[in-house]
Amino acid sequence: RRIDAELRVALAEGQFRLHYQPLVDARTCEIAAVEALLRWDRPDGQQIGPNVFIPVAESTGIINPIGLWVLRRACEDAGEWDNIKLSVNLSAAQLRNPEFPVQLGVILEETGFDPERLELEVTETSLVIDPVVAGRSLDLIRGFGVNIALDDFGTGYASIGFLRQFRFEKLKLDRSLIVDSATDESSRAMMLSSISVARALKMAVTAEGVETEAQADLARTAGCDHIQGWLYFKPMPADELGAELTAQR
Ligand code: G
Ligand code: G
Ligand code: NA
Ligand code: MN
Repeated sequence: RRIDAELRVALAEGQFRLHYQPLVDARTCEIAAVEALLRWDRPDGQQIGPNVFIPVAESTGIINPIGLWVLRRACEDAGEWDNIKLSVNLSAAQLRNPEFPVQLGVILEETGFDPERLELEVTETSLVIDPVVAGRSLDLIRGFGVNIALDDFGTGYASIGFLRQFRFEKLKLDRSLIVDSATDESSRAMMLSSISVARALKMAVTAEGVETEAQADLARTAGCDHIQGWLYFKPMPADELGAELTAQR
């Protein structure tokens, strides 16, 4: 398909960029981590969001080399940012790729990035396709000292069995759960019970997509460790993030 050919050219010709969105400590509001988010600037000036091109890249398999590019670039950039953790999204195809853990190991070695500062975000849907293979990949990845976060919790199955089975180091509560919790009693109940299960399983919790002080207060009071959202920071280029970190010191 045409967009697949364009993605190959984009990777070869350096049309991809990374933005970084900070996660702040819920108590101090200082930047504790950043999530790398992929951007594609086409030569015609058009910007296409990852929501559009990642599913295509997944279906053709080109997500594998693109995902490796993302990891390498993010580890290079974040190597300059002391004490800040780095989160990178992992797609289902990458999780299923038996070569991925070895390729990750090579990138960690070549960039010298501390694996303990790296976290990979996976979704429930990417695990259900083939839980055995995915589980094996996660074990190998953890062998490097890399943490695993479960992303977008509350949009899919929101399965407690999954949390117990895969023992993620972090749970990321989806924006929809946070937004609805402000007005809807059942959403709030789900958010609170998710946090309490996460606590019991020794998982850290991040509230995603926080846009208002009321949502931030709710997340803080409910016991979230980190808050991510436009209220604090939008995704930004690496140099802007570097300036934010310098200003924070
Ligand atoms: O940054 P934005 O909100 O537009 O991202 C939209 C979606 O694309 C989100 O679900 C996000 O997780 C996903 N995404 C962004 N960057 C990457 C990436 O590098 N790899 C993968 N697999 N998904 C990404
Ligand atoms: O699926 P994932 O959680 O990785 O998606 C992250 C996406 O959410 C990014 O594309 C980012 O741009 C977007 N995002 C981050 N913070 C906010 C926010 O406060 N509000 C909204 N609407 N989107 C956000
Ligand atoms: Na994510
Ligand atoms: Mn998410």
